[in-house]
Amino acid sequence: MQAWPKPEIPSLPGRGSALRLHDTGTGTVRPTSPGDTALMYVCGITPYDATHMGHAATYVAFDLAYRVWLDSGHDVHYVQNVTDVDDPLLTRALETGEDWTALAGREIALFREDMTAISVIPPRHYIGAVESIPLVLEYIAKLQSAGSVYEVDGDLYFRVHSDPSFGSIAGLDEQKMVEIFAERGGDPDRAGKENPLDCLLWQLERPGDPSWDSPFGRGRPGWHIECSAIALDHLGPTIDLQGGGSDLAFPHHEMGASEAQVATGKTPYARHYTHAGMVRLDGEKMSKSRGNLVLVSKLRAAGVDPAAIRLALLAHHYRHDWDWTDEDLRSAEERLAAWRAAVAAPAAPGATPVISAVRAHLANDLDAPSALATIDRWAEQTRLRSGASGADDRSSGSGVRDLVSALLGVQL
Ligand code: 5CA
Ligand code: ZN
Repeated sequence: MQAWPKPEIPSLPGRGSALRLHDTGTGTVRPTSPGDTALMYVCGITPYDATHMGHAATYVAFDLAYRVWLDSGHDVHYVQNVTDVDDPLLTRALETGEDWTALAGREIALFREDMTAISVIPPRHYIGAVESIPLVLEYIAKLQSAGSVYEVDGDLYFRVHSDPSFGSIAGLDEQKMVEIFAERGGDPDRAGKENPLDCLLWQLERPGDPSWDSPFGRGRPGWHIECSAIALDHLGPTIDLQGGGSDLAFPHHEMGASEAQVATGKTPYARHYTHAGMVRLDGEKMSKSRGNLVLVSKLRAAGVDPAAIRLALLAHHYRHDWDWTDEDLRSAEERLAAWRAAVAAPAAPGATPVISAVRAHLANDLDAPSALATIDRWAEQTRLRSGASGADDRSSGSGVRDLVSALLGVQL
């Protein structure tokens, strides 16, 4: 599947610090330790509605990790999926009478436009679930060889407890896992399952649903195996970072990791599991299923500068849950104007300390709010100096412009 165009990323003088990142499994902020190339997989959209602020915040968070790695001398191999066949997409298509492939195609195209507008670096491989079906079948066969698969009325299930480390990412007790599994697409109560938490790998064809031929009968893949198969195929058995919103920690990342670990015999599948907080609207998680959405595309159509949208997201630490309000956008627009005026000013304080401070903040678990505060102070000092003669560093405006573009992805 085609991704989207890459934004320009200026290179900065010197080199940034090594990235430290929160890991859900250990509950700590720990150093990342990639090789020359950092391997990152971030779960992509289920394309049945347009990109909202929650999606955008999550993709901008991992975009920061990408930028910090680049700035500290690593290349990044980034892979993202598109869940272009799954229950919510098929249900929406059925409700509206639209062909499910047309719905997915339209929403994927809009997502690409939104990601381009807010300067998110594209994945090197952008892979759909449908195009990955042969790959998924290969991984199901591997799990079968490992003795971790059984059948319920023709559907195939993965024995999650065949992975001894199952449960170690989200750290929930069994009862809580069952409860959340039921809320997030799982089927703990299905009769015939060996364990309520076992998850679907392959679902036999149902009337009206799309299906594909397979050695296990015509059907379609389960959700978690889609991401593990895509990640393992492109990135290998051990990746540096598995990312997504906090609603994916359980069951999706827990179950996907166990599938990967059983298929490859290598643990851990990811050195870091990192999760972005949930963006809410009026106290409720912003979600396509609830319909309480503020859409990137709507704001863009209303003439909002995408750089202001990105700044509004960066004003919140990626791990926090927060409520989107109009005030977020208004203050981002003000900040953008102040920064643009400052980089264009003839006399500004030197860029070097600003670059060091922003690098340090972002390397410390992507602390974007502190990075923004650093640039606010620089912009304010610049404003106070305007009118004074004798610029001490005429290049510092362009130095900060490059910094903001390279590390924060905001074009001034
Ligand atoms: N296709 C699956 C992942 S394989 C999926 O969860 N798709 S999604 O469209 O529902 O979400 C895409 C990404 O946005 C996920 O990482 C999800 O955790 C994140 N996300 C969804 N809603 C919010 C929200 N309100 N705030 C922050 N992130 C969110
Ligand atoms: Zn996923």
